[in-house]
Amino acid sequence: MRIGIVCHPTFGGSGVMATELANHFGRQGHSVHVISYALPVRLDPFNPSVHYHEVQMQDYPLFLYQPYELALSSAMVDAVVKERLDILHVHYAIPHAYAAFMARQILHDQGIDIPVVTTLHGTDITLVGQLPAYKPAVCFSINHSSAVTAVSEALRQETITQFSITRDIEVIPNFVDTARYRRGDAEARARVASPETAIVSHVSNFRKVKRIPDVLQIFARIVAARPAVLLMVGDGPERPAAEALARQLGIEQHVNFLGKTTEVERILGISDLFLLPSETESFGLAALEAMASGAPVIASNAGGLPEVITHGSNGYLEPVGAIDAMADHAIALLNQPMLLAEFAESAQETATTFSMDQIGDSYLNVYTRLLHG
Ligand code: GMT
Repeated sequence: MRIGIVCHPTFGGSGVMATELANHFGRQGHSVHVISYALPVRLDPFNPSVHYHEVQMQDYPLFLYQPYELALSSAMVDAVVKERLDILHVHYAIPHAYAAFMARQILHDQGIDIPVVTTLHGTDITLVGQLPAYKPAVCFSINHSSAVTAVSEALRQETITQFSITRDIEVIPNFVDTARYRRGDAEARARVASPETAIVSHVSNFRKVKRIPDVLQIFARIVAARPAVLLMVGDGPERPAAEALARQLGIEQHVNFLGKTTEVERILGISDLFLLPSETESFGLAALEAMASGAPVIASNAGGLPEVITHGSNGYLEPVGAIDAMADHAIALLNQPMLLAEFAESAQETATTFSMDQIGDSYLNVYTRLLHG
């Protein structure tokens, strides 16, 4: 199949998911064309079936804001025509589903009918998509996609509740490559902490919705109770405030802000516990990657997280903001190595149910259905 994939190129989960899907389809021999404004971080440069098309932005002084959607629609039209694409799959509704609708109209005028699959990821529905400036356009472009998928049942429900949706939305969850995300070796761990020091980690784009202060407050309670280090992976607007809070809590010597490192797999592979106390999380790809790496997750009982984490089995779920309860679970788990090992095993077992092959096939089934009825 000749597949066009449109995504944000950044560290966010939707871009990561889209890029891994592109790599996966490329390995299967499909011709994959990824369209974005910058090279997605995880795109495989060594797979000849995976191609990158950069959206050509022009700077014109008349515009205070350069019209990205226009350039993106043109890039989609160009790729569909030149690469004879069969299908366009856009990840994150804003602005991709809207730009894809326009591209489809332009192509229709040229005698080309191409189906568009829109995958909803999270804040495109729960936060940004709710803004009055975007909401009507988001609703319109969801209703006018050829097929729509959501990464969790919670997100599907939220979409139906918040928008006037006139079509089916299929749930296809996120996936993890369990060959890459796995337990690290003792040697790698020893470089970061002594055996009795717990390694706690958090990975995100450091936005408000991730409740970074809660991560630090939970960790402050952990480190007051036992030796521990906190590895904070990623970057974003909340990072300066987080560094200040770590100093204010007096835990800065136990917290390592690692920024946008490309070593996420290795960090998760040596983590004993992962914290994700988000305000909302449509799925929690970072949690799934941690679980595949053998790190149980302590998270908020919000959005799609309960579809990934089972309370008391591979992690713990508590109401948003319940930092004391989250810290108590963390301390209890870290202080009982046998129980921690059981949780870690269960987390890895759960991760195998979100396999790349299976989820990749689910998307291919959607494509096939659209192309061949
Ligand atoms: O909504 C975001 O934070 C952006 C998006 C992204 O690009 O990182 O994250 C969402 O999509 C991920 C991949 O499907 C999900 O795993 C995240 O849970 C979801 N984030 C939120 O819902 C906050």
